[in-house]
Amino acid sequence: MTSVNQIHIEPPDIAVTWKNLHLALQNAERVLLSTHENPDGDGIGSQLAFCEHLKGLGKDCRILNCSELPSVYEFLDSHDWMETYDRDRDEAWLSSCDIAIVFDLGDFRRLRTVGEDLLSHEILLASIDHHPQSGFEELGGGLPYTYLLLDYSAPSTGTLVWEYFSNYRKETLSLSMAEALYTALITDTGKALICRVYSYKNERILK
Ligand SMILES: [Mn+2]
Repeated sequence: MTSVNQIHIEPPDIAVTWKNLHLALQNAERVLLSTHENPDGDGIGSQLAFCEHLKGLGKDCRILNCSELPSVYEFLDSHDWMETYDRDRDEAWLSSCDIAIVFDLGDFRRLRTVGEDLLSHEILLASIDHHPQSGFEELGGGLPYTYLLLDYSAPSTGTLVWEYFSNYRKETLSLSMAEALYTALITDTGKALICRVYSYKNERILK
């Protein structure tokens, strides 16, 4: 990831923002999920867990990434939910979304055509992330997110997704959701060995 033009953002009150995003999702029917190009286990695991959650609520939810799913993560995608964005095929669907959630992104430009089309159709945007933010200047200025779930102290984006489920999901996590979130955590923490602060929560995800 490029490190130029990073802007320091003081994250807004994340608890309040989660509550507001939760309300928006309750009212949404069509939801797009995306992550950065050359996606890793954190972005992919977060997407798959969130997709299963939203589909369980009856939402029309798709995962559309600008890059193909790396073969090493195919084992997580048992439902074939991971799709590579094709503008000719998918732009009409994208344009009718109520909201899009981007995971683990850092630099907005790393959404490529997905990001360009989300902006051109003025889709409501949420970002769940633990990375410094960059890549907005070329796209017209300030932060494009209505909901910025940004926590620099989180060891992974998957951990933030897990926090959301802990507070707002009525059912316990399914095995596939736990597997996806655990993959997210492992990806960003060197197999969780360097993760002390979250060890307790790590154990909770394992359960
Ligand atoms: Mn990450």
